[in-house]
Amino acid sequence: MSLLAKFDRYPLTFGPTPIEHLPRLSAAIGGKVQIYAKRDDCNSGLAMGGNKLRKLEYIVPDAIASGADTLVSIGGVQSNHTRLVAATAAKLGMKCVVIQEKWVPHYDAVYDRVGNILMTRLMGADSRLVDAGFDIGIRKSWEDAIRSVKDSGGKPYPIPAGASVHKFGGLGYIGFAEEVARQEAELGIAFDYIIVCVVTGSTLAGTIVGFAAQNRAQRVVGIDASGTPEQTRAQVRQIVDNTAALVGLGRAIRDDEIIINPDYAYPAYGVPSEETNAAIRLAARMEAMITDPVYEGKSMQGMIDLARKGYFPEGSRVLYAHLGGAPAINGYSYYYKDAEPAAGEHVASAPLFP
Ligand code: 5PA
Repeated sequence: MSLLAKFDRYPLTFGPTPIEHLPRLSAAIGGKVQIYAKRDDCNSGLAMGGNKLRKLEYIVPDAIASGADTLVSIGGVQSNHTRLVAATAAKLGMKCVVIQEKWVPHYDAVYDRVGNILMTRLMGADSRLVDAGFDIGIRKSWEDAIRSVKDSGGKPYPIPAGASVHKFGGLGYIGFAEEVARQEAELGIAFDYIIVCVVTGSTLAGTIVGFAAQNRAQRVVGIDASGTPEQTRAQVRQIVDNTAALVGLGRAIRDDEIIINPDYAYPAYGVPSEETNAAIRLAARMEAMITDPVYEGKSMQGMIDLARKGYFPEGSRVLYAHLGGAPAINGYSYYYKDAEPAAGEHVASAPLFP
């Protein structure tokens, strides 16, 4: 029985997301493990979708029941989360206020005009730029925004960064874990590892609780993209505990069931390293799968590096959770203006200049 049976869900997604085998990427990184992707980046028709919609499906019933007329949330300038809160508000016919803080020390002439923030504005959200640095915790700017909605006679519904420390924030990714188990039965295969990018924590926390119910949470490998792994780990721990209690998991999650690898977040949140960009190019050139420099490029880099280092035993099937985020690449165009291949990228393809 599903751990989620007793919770209301407001559909924002198409339904179960496809699992795709990535044979060219698998071969390009050595061929010893088989890589698959679960395409949560293609999960909805709402503003290009992504992981936040799975979480919001379990939050919207509470927002509606509260009688709120305005969703209020927070993220960085190129936040995927605020884009999808804006999308949800538009779909529900609610208003939306989003705080966009200067979380990323990245300078591109159009950073605050393209990609996520462009769509956020298009969907009618009141997007407020605030000059404060990266922090996944509760922010004064967000509390001020909630108050400003009240002051102008509205009824706000607060959604914290990444919908993570919301009481229902961990539920959506329990659904992901249950969906994977059903798809494994249909496909007649089992995945040995699941790779999940982590920043504000509820995606990984929900995934851990969901796989803990299948006794394989230790095979969920979180790849930190926050650059503040201690704070992220503490937040994941808290969400895991709250969510496990909420769904009645019936046991505590052990510390060794929470795996967060901090090695790939450098040089900073929102700033890709050369290795991140090489991973983004490799996934794009091998599989036409687009990952972004803030989140999925870093978990892609981590997965590739761990595979090359032999972290996954030979013959393993590795499931990469693709959580969305591609719109942000528009804010990083300068990195990719030259099409130079990184070393080793063209292993399986024809010469560029025959
Ligand atoms: C984000 C988050 P969590 O925040 O649940 O740990 O998820 C990490 C993550 N992949 C992974 C993508 C594409 C994401 O957008 N994004 C945040 C945002 O504001 O967009 C919450 C930080």
